[in-house]
Amino acid sequence: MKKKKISRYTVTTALPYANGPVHIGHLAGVYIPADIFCRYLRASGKEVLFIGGSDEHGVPITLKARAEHITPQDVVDRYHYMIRDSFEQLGISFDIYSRTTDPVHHETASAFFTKLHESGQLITQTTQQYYDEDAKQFLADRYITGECPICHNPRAYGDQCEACGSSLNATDLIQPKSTLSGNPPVLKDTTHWFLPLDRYEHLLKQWILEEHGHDWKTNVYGQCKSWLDAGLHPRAVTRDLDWGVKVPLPEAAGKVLYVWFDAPIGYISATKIWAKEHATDWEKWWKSEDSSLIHFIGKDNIVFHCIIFPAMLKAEGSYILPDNVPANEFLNLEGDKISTSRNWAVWLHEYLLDFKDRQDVLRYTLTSIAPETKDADFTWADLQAKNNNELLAILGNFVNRTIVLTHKYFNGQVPAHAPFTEEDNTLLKEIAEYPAKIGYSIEHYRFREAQAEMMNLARMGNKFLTDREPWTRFKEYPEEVATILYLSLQICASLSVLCAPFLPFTAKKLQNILKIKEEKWEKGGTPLLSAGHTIGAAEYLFAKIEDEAIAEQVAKLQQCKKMQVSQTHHTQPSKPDVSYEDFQKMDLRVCTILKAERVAHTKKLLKLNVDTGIDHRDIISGIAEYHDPDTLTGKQVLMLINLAPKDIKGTLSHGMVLMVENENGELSFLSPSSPQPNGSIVK
Ligand code: B3M
Ligand code: ZN
Repeated sequence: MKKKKISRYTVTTALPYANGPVHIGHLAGVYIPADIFCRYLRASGKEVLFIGGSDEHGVPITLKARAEHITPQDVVDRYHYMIRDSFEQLGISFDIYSRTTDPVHHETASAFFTKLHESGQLITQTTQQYYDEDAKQFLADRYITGECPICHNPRAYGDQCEACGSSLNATDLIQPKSTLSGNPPVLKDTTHWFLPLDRYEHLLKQWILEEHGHDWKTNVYGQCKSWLDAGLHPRAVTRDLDWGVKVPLPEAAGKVLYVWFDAPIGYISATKIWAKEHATDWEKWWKSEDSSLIHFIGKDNIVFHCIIFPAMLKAEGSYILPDNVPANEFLNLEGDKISTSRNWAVWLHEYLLDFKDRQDVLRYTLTSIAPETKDADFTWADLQAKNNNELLAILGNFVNRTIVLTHKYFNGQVPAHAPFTEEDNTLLKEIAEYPAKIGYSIEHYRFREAQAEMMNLARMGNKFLTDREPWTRFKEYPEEVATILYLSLQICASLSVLCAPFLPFTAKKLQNILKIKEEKWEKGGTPLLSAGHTIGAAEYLFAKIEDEAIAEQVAKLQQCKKMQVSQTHHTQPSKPDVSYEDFQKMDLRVCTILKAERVAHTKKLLKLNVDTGIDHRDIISGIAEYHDPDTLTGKQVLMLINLAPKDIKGTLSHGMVLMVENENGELSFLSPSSPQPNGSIVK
């Protein structure tokens, strides 16, 4: 394939859902590689637009809002700013970090849909979908629970069962229930708009399989190929939901664009917002053949970016397709899959608080283990080792030795070198090769390799100093020492250019120490300091990370593990231990309910008259929502009879009926497995 002429780069990063903070998995997979790529391109003098933003639509956000009794807008406001700020603090150099609730986005996504609709690129299909007659709305899969047909877990969701991992259709569930009303939903006809992907199958096959077999990553290419081989089918681009971009058609009341339809259009609307702020044109970034569109994503988003979004762009007709989609695999944490719901993650905002001014340590560690070709594992011990044994021991140590020696022997001035020996010239030649070497790896999305090359330059500097031992030679051969330090200082300066995409904070520090300004990438291979230039005082680039700091983080994770074990069983973590004496203070008995009636003007309360075997007494119990009083007479239950009496709604309630509460808050009685005399002791 002939190489295309590239005048500018449009670089996008997956828009994180604004229903939780960002964690190290997101960073290693998407944001850090994209940032390295963009910083490198800018340093190389290329025109780049680096786009990010929050994905603020979709069902999970509405579920979170319901659970917290707040609006979806409240949810996304909370996380959008948090995510945006933490990215900024980590030095992710977005030109714009936008959001999909922005009115410009709604207009853009809406107009995109209209264009497809009006040009006949969409089809409609009527299907049956579950509907909640009380809540008067169609139910997204996540709003339906029921028994899993495969493993019989009673709490499977309409899209998947978390107990056995099967993906399900809502209609597969046994005894489905709406989570809105708790009632069984009914099937009802609903019409949706579909993008007929099959119409683009040929084009996509040609484009991906024939044109990109050689330059896309094998993991990306492989996923695309298996989708294409299986054959493409129409995909719904609308949903019955009230949170999202409204479908701009009169007959589509109560429907919004499917979140995966509007989210990638978010890249385009972000470009429009940025262009407006900079009084410039947005279209060239998306519509000029000499623009190179690159999507940085995680592997779970491959089909959306390589098949569905390109089909949308083609259907619209005026857009370019991505040149590359360098998707990464997943990052695990201490041997386990990262999980937001189980809180098994290292959260960026927490890292930034716990490790102040150590952004580059995280960036470096995550790049060095980036899951580029297969899943990778982050451990805290590794972060400590990377900091102490690499950043500090190699890069920091080399720079520090060079600066200290320059002050000691040459008063902080770059010395004039003696005529170069052959060995010196070889060294200079090697330095000169680094920008191209590192650049090549970056351009091929091999960021681990690129960063390792950069560290090799620091290693080379360290070895050079160690081999040449300027400290033993100064008295006898000051001119030779001048050359050694001249060359070491040039390596420091080169490093300040070449480490910048990976370690932007360190690069800045190093430039301050050397008193030089930011330089273009190619300059990173040439001497940047002239003799006589005065450098600043020595300053440590990295500080040691002590065992305690790591132990603290590991302990924090272990705490999560304990919580997780209980959560997977839908139980609370256990309370502190009590003594047997404490337990014995409770007088637990078998009792029989003699009479049950509702307490007037309350929804939840029943007044029970019970036979405790000792006396007949009244008890007020909050079970009216779950139990009809007429069904309770004669029922044997377990009771705590020595709970201190209390006046509740005018009745002296003495004791408590023991109930089991499930995760939906429903209460059921505990009864002896065979009838027992009233007053029998429970122990
Ligand atoms: N928010 C999914 C994700 O975070 C989604 C990406 C959208 S990119 C247009 O995995
Ligand atoms: Zn199951």
